[in-house]
Amino acid sequence: MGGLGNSEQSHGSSWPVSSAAAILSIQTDSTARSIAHPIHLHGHDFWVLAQESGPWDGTTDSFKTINPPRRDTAILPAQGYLAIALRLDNPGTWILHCHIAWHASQGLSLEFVERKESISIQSREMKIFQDMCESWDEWSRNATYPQDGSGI
Ligand SMILES: [Cu+2]
Repeated sequence: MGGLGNSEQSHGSSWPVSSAAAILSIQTDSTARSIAHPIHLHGHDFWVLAQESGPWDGTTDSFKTINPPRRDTAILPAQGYLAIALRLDNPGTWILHCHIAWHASQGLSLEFVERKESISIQSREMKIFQDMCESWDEWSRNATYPQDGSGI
């Protein structure tokens, strides 16, 4: 979409979400502290379908389906909900998390495997992963400050 910014991608009047898509609705617990959370998704951009205060009613009535904003981070309103849609077009293991690091460490994160059948890891790549983990373990044993969070 030449000439359009991230927030201006046009899909005309058609619904941009195909059958190969997931729609996630994230709702804050009504007993939770009243703060907003910047929710970030790895591996994808997503469409922001709804971003509202209050509880989600379980319907799509509040969803903006015509030219919704496209982001990789969006605010989950305090005491509210965020509904997003994403195309399942990038096989891998991805994480959706609050971008406030200690919130992610406290559990406001979700990891998922997308299209597992399309993922193939060769032995050379496994060796790269193993070497990286071994390097991390060695470095972190002697780190001045121990990692106390998720590392996101
Ligand atoms: Cu947060």
